[in-house]
Amino acid sequence: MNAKLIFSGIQPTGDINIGGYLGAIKNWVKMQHQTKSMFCVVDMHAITVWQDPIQLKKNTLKLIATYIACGLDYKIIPMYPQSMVPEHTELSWILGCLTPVGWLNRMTQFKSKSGSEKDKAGLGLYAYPVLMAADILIYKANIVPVGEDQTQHVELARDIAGAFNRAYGDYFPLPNAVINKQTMRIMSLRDPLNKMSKSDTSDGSRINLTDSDDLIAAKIKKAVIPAAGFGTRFL
Ligand code: ATP
Ligand code: LTN
Repeated sequence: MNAKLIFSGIQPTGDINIGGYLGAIKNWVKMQHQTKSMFCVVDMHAITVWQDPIQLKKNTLKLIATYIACGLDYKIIPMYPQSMVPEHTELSWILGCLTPVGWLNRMTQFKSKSGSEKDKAGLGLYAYPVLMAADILIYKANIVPVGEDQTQHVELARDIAGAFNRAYGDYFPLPNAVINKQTMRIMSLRDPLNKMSKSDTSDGSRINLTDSDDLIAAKIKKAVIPAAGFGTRFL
């Protein structure tokens, strides 16, 4: 039986907002002293859509600073950029050789991020969930605290681990997503049908952790109010 290990990561695609904080980081901080944990800044995932190289480097360092500012204990928790550990991408290739294309075709994040012209999307964006499976499995992590939008990817990581185990013998533990039901999907202030996201072009759609009180009040005053009955979908 494997010991418990928590693994999760965030893309350095911009400043953290209350979506990423309440959906992910707050849970990490709560769990860090109960179970062995490690948290990554997944810069290789970030480049699945275009990033300015200088900004990417700054965002990567800033995200590690944000992890610490939010309460992750740097004395006990490994926090590092994904690109510093080449084994993530090496395992991703091996797992990709075992992953049926049909499984990837079901991924809703690829459908939304690739937009209307699917044939022009990069292979990296399509293979993104295989790299995520490698991130988790390389450490034999079995607990993956994420927001609701990432549960499909964690389930795929579980399926990929199962496919590997069937092919080569029992090697990887099957990972489980851990979500906080109350905060698993914080919605955009401008479009209540979509989740708040740090790469949304409208800064008014989100509340960043570094926003002033006045700016937060102004953003909330301008927020689009969801139609009556909205929200029952997630109960
Ligand atoms: P991007 O806009 O670059 O796709 P993002 O803002 O959607 O980024 P991620 O880096 O993809 O954020 O997610 C970091 C973690 O925070 C993930 O576990 C994700 O599920 C969670 N998360 C992100 N946004 C939200 C949200 N609005 N509500 C709840 N959890 C969220
Ligand atoms: N795909 C996730 C980020 C991510 C991740 C991971 C999360 C990459 N690798 C491994 C948990 C475990 C996202 O877009 N938020």
